[in-house]
Amino acid sequence: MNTNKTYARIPQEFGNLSTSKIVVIPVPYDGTSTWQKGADKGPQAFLNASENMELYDIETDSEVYKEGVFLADAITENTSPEAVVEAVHQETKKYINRNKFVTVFGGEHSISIGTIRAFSECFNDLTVLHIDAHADLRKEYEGSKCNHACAVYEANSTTNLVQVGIRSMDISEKRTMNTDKVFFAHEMAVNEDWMEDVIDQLGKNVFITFDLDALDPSIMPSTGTPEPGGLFYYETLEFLKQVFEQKNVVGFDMVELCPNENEKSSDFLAAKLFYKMLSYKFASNDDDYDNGEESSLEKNSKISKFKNNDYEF
Ligand SMILES: [Mn+2]
Repeated sequence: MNTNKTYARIPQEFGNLSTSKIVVIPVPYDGTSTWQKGADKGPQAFLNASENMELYDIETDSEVYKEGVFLADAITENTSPEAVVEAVHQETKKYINRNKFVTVFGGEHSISIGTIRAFSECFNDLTVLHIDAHADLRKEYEGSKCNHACAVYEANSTTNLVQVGIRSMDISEKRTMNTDKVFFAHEMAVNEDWMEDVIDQLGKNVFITFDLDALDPSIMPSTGTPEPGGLFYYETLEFLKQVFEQKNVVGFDMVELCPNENEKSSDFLAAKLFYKMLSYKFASNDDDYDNGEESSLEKNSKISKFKNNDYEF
């Protein structure tokens, strides 16, 4: 996949690992989805759409790709859900330990078990902000703990899990769920303060796991399980912008794009949303990042911890 290409066809000088602040790891995996298959095609559709984006972000007046975006090799492990989770865990951790802002594009949601495990090992007091139509709190599903329906079961006990946009779940998940930290879609629809209320539940270090089916199917039809009553584009952007401004977002993943040959707007939405999140992350700081070469990072740091819009060495 795209071995000779850069993310979004950015010039090679902005796509080298050593000088890039951002890493994108594609995970084309769809072993456990239960309805429409095709999330394994998500990363390629996302990358194709990204190549057709204009890279100046009007709202933030920035060109975030100039921070450097390294497109990692896709994780092609697919022998079992457990092996995929472990591969994602190790790859994610590898780049976090190189002081990169790590992002992962799936694939179905089970891959997030691996990304979240890596982030919770590397960052203190991690909050996982889970944006999704589904609660994903099953301990086990169809014989595996690494099923997409279990995506945040582990995070629920290892991190401060905050769930937003939820509108579909099994009654058994109520037992696991911390209702103070769950924002159901039907309640958000009548609570004009929901963004503030969510942000009040977040700690300082936040990892975002963004399941695209959180969005309304009218704007994001290309997903495996489109649920009515989802988030719209501008409210999503406003919310994310506030999170990036007020919290130290340490990384994110985006999952469940299930591309449709005849419907490209979902691919493009995913590409733009992803780029927006990078723009929010890097535009708000005064660029006091250390933009040093990797060798100096390695000398000074064994473990990566991001502070507010800054790296700590
Ligand atoms: Mn979902």
